[in-house]
Amino acid sequence: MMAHEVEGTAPVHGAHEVDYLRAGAGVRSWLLTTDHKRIGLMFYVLVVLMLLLGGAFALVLRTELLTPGPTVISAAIYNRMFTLHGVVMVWLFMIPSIPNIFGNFVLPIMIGAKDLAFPRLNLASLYVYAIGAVVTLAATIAGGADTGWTFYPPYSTTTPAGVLPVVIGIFILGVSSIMTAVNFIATTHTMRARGISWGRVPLFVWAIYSTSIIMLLATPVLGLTILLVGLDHVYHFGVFDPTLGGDPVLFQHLFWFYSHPAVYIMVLPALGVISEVVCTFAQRQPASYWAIALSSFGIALIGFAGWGHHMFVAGMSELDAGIFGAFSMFIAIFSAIKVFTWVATLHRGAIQFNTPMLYFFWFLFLFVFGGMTGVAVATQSLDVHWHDTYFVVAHFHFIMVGGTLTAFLAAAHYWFPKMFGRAYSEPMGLLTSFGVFLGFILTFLPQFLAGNAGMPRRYYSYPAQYQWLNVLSTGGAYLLAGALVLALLNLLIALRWGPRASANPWRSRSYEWMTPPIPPEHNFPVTPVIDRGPYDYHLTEEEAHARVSTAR
Ligand code: HEM
Ligand SMILES: [Cu+2]
Repeated sequence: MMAHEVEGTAPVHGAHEVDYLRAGAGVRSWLLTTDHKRIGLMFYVLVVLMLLLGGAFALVLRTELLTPGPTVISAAIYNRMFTLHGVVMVWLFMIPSIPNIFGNFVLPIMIGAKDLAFPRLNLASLYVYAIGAVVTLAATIAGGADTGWTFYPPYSTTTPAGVLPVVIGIFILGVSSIMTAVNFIATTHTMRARGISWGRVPLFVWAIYSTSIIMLLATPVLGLTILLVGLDHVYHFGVFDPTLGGDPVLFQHLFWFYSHPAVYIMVLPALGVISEVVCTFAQRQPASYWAIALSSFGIALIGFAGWGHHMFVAGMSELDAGIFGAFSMFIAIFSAIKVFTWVATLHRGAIQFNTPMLYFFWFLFLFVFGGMTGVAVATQSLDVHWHDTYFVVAHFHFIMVGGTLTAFLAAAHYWFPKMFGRAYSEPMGLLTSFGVFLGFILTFLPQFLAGNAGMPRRYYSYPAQYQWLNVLSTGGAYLLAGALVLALLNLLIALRWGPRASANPWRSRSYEWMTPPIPPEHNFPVTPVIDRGPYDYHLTEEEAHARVSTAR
């Protein structure tokens, strides 16, 4: 493209630089770091702890549901437990997971930057997240909100359980989300290295960028809405409480105006991970770069127009229901564009079969299945039957666990050599991946059947005719939990004993793999100039490397 081509292959690998893990020793060097990689790593620790915690709550719930009557906990504790499970999984695990760990770690490197645009804001978002987590958990355990993660009034404005402290915790978490989102947006706009035009931004970055826009626009609505619920509960403002002239349906509109887009906050980053994994393991450029990049935007924008599909039975006109249903279908079209593009990318690709790729296949199946059941529940005539049954529970777990969690695991394995400079055991990776898939199917497939047969969600006991489906589901939950713990152990063992990994073990062309096995503190000794795309698999690795220079 320009003169720098001649200057050639100046080492993007900073030969003498210390890697980011060793760049400073001692607790202070971690707690006060502004290095996006270290912050990403600290998020990793916290977020995985939250996953384990949320998972433990889930096992208590599933154990309780082994028998139709009381099994291990009381009905009141059951209500608190499913609230805790939902709150922890949604706000403490899902929403921060991929953006705050992998987005933080790889996004700056993927655009040739030394860090995020606002490194201190990044560190602050970690502390705000930690404070939000402590407040939310302490409040739920102490006062025990028992409303479910959706905080519907009038119950949430009248329950004896403490609601205000819990929603304050979630409000704080929202502030952290917004800080992160601002940072990612500013970084993507202003920090791209020379040569990384918008058409060369890696697809994962597009996904995190679109997610950040949703986070920025939707989170304030949630924060204010649930804060109003908390204030209604304590001070009886009467915004949502019907006995004081408030409107509970207004709450549902406000809540879902955030929470439907929020499902895309949870799933878009996953789609970004998958796009990277597909291109790398097929050693092929995406069948259509722009289809994948821009469909994220389509999802982000239309995502704001579908919220009413959660409220078909809350009182809405036939016309409204039709419109909300139709908008929901539009989102499915954008998701389908991605799915077809991935599959077309695989077609005639030279597929390497590693753990991240296996997770891609599970992802593909579960995401499509979950998405199609979304179209089904977005159809009013069907949803009147399925609403508030286990069918809905199965629908969203197919996407959130089957989609986002499998993509999270794909990312954890895919970027492991880059983050830690070591290789994990591939056979164990594949084995645990099978375990995750089988456990998942066994847990959630029966829930479609139970829901369709009329079993309501959020109940502590149920008629005996549903028991066999619940036994399958509980068995599956234990299998899933076991496989997840083993997958985690596999990575933890590799951290210490895994063989050293090379800088680019998957032979990817994406920019983050240009750095040394474990990147140094500021990623690149000199900001690189890049004269190729992140998916230029028609170039050999050497040619691709030669098109990156350090000329100014
Ligand atoms: C893409 C990722 C998706 C995620 C993460 C997701 C997540 C969720 C969640 C968490 C709920 C339950 C909320 C609650 O607790 O009440 C839900 C319900 C629902 N979803 Fe999805 N969903 C996704 C995709 C879709 C799609 C593509 C559609 C429509 C085309 C859809 C339509 C619905 C409908 C209509 C409901 C409400 C059903 C009812 O309550 O009766 N979803 N989804
Ligand atoms: Cu929705």
